[in-house]
Amino acid sequence: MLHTETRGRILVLRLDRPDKRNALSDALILALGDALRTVGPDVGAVVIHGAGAHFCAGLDLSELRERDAAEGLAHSRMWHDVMNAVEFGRVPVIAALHGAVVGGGLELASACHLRVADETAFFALPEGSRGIFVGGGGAVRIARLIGASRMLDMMMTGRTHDAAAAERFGLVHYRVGAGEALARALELAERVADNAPLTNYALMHALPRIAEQPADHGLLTEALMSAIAQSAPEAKARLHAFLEGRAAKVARPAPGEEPHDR
Ligand code: 1HE
Repeated sequence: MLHTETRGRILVLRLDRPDKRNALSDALILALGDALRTVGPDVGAVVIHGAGAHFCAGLDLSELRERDAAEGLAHSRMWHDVMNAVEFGRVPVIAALHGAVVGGGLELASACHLRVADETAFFALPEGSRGIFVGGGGAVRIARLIGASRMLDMMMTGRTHDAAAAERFGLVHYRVGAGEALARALELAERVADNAPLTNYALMHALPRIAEQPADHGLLTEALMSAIAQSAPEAKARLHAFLEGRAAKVARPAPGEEPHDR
């Protein structure tokens, strides 16, 4: 159901119900939450991907039974807890996307810190046509990523977007050839795991909150976070390494890079 594998410093989580297109049953969602809350100290980044031809078909509709309002509220809040464990855990989480990334699958992808999609990926929010609403944090996270207006169109009209469109409007950070999303996500995960832990912490925990603060509060939070990050021994060691010519310089993008692969 959830396959976990550690590759060096990277924890790889695979949604592993290909017969059901990796639909998110309660058991699978809870397993995902457990895996993320218990990330070990040697893990520097997490990659999430899906088995078979699709990343994830969203909520397991076979479990959607008659719920009263209180049960529906509790179910959505359970998803929120898990999605918060993805977004606000200890290490960055990278989604490797292919095939269907729909409904709750898109909510899960939107809780991750980086999204890599291959050419086969397509994105939809079929909740509208099922007579329901998003409940896994999508109204906040997907709307924040692509705008409430575009999200409304997807839900109201059932519009599906391909990987090129998703890249164009910033839903995914990287677009790669078919079958290459996992490899690229792992490569990115290695780079991310090389960052100072406090930098990753600031990016995961401070940056999204600063973005929601009034500018004046945000600037103060930024200054506090910046002062804390600078004071870490790791930051000092990295600055010395640069000043002594021992650290990599910033480089121009390589000229041979695929045009769509930025
Ligand atoms: C499922 C689910 C599912 C497939 N729950 N069983 N999500 C949706 O509305 C999307 C529904 N799924 C689809 O539109 C398609 O299945 C896919 C485009 C994802 C894939 O198509 P395909 O042709 O590869 O597979 P399939 O033949 O449709 O499905 C294979 C099996 O998976 C089939 O079961 P089988 O027993 O007949 O083999 C399907 O019933 C099963 N399956 N998707 C349960 N989602 C926190 S709120 C979040 C709210 C939502 O996410 S709502 C959106 C739900």
